[in-house]
Amino acid sequence: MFDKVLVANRGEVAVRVVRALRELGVCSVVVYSDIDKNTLAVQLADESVCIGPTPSAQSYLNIPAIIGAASSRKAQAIHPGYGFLAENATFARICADNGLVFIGPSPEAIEMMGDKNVARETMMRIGVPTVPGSDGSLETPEEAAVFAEKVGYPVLIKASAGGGGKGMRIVESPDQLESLFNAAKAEAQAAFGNDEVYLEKYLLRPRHIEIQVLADTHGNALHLCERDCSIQRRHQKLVEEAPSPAVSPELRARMGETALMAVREVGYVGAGTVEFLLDTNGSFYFMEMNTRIQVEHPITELITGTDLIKEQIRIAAGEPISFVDRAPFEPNGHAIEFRINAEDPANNFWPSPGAVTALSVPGGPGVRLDTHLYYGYTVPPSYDSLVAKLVVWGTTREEAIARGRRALDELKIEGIKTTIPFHKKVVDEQDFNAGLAHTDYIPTHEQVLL
Ligand code: MV4
Repeated sequence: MFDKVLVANRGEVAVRVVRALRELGVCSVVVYSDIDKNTLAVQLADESVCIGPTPSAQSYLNIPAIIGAASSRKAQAIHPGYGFLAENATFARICADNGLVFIGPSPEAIEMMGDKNVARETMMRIGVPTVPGSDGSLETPEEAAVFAEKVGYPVLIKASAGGGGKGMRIVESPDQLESLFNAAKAEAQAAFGNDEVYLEKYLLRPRHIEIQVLADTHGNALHLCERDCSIQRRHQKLVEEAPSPAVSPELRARMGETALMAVREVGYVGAGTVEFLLDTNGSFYFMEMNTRIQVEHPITELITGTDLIKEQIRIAAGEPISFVDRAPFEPNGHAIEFRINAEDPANNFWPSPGAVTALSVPGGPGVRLDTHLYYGYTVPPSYDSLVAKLVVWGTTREEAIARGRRALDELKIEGIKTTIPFHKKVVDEQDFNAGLAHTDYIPTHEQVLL
C-alpha cells in the first residue's frame, strides 16, 4: 500500500477520498485554491498545499502545480476524484512520467472511451449492442440522410467528442436534417474543437441505466449491479437509485456480462461505469463508458456493502480486488441518492452560493450524508454547485423512499437556496413512486415538480 496519496480535487469528493485514505492508514495531501483554504477536506487531511488562484484553470486544472505538490510532499499516487483532471489522458501520462501512480485506468483506456464514436465502434465490433445508426462519423448531410432513412426518423445527431448533450440534435423529419446536421457540427466544433458527428435512431423515453465495474491488475473483473440515473435536468443528474426498478435479475446478469465484455476488450483497470439506454421494450444499448469514479457511487456501495474508493486505491497499489469471492453481486436492499446543489429550483436552478447560516443534518438508520458543508462555511461561486449528497438505504424501495422523505425533512441548510424542496416533491410524486421515471421525467412532470 502507498504511504502517501495526493487528492487532486475539492468539495465532497475530496472529503470522501481523505476519509478512505485515513481508514487505509495512508497519509493524505489535499491541494486547494486560494478560496478553498478553509474547506473541510483541508481541515481533515494530514497535509495541504495551495496550488494557485481561485479559477480552476489556474488551480485544480493546473497540472504542473499539482505534480509539483505531489513531488515536494513525496506522495506516491494521485487520486483525481471526478471532474477536473479525472478523465484527462494527458494528466495520467504526466503522472506516470513523474513516477506518480494515477489512481484510475491507463491513458490509452481514457483516450479510447473519451472518443464516443471510437467507443461505439469498438463496442459494435465485439458484439455489444449499440443503438442502430451510422457505422462511423459522418461527413455530409447526404451521408446522414442515408442512415436516417435506414433506421427511420426521429434520429439523433451526436458529437464524437461529446457527452453531456452538447452537439446533440434531434431530427424529426428529412427536411430538418441538413440544417440540424450543420448546427450539431458547428456546436461540436465550438465546444470541443472537434466537429466529428455520428447518428443514431432516437429512442423515445429510454431509461439511463449504468453498470458499475471494477477490474484489477491480476485479471479480476466484476460488476456491482446497476444504477438508474434517469432523473436528470439538462444532462445533470439529480436523483439516482440502485437497483433500477426496471431491471430484473435476468436483465441485470445480461447487462453486467455485457459491461464486462467492454472492460475485457480495452484491458480496463480500476473503477469504471458502462452507460446504457434501456428502451421501453426492455432492449439495452451501449451509450458510453465513464473512466472515473462517479458522483453517485455511494448507492452502489450501500447495496453491495463495499467501499469503492478504498478499492480504487488498493487496485492502483497493485493489490487484487478485496471481494472477488463475493461476485456475482445481487443487490441487498435499495438505495437512493438526492443531489443537494446550491441552486434555486424555483428559479430555473440558478446558482445560489453564499454563507451557510444554519445547518442541521439528518441521521438514524440507513442515512448517509456526504458533504463538505459545515456551519459558517461559505459556498464559493467559482465551482460546481454540488454541496451534499443525501444517500438513503432501505430493505425495500418503499422503505428507502420513506426514509428519503424523512431525512429530507430533517436536513436544514440556511443561507443558500438548495434543491431540497425539489427532492421533497419527487418523493411524493406518483410516477417516481411507481418506479416509472425515464430520461424525460423532469420535462414531462414540470407542473408537479417546479
Ligand atoms: C440518446 C437518447 C435517445 N436515443 N440516444 C443524452 C446525453 C448523451 N450522453 C446521450 N443522451 C441521450 N442519448 C439515443 N439514440 C436520449 C438521450 C438523453 C438522455 C440520456 C440519458 C439521460 C438523460 C437524457 C436526457 C435526454 C436525452
